[in-house]
Amino acid sequence: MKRLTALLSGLLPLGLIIGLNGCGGQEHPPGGQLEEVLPGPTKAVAVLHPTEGNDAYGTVTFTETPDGVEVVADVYNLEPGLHGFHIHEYGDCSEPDATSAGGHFAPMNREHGAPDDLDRHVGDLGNIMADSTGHGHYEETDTHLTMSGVNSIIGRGVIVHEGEDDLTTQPTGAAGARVACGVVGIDED
Ligand SMILES: [Cu+2]
Ligand SMILES: [Zn+2]
Repeated sequence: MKRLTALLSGLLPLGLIIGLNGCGGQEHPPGGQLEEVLPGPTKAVAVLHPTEGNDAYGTVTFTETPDGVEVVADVYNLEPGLHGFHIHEYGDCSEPDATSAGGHFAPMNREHGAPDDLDRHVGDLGNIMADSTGHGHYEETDTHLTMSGVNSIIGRGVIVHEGEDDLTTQPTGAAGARVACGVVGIDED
């Protein structure tokens, strides 16, 4: 306990110095203003790799536009048909089935929904449609995703599912197993 007290008293002046120098004695601007001053990245990319026992792979790009974030995905080696397509909470594809990516990215604790629902997880991008060759192309501008702030997708996971997202079932859309996983990283503008 003596040691802890000594440690704390040693740290105290340091904290005081940081506190005084931090903002030149001025108030911090509110979060929103700070985000305006320090803009986030304008382009991001996720490279999707197949999970164990699957062959699906692809690339997703995210580009900041005046209307929202434009999402363009090309995924290959899918079964023809609809596949749930989401941003998940963690940028962790380390588990063979990609469950390490966690649930849908939902910082506001809303319900699972369709991309055009007001009440939806931030990560709810709906479905990607694969053609008869197994190629799925997705191209939408999304108003929920952002590149900075609490809804920022940077460092989050991107998952393509085996089945269709029914856009209704809570909290996953019942889209089944994860066939491809990637991590959203900052890309060159
Ligand atoms: Cu998902
Ligand atoms: Zn969801």
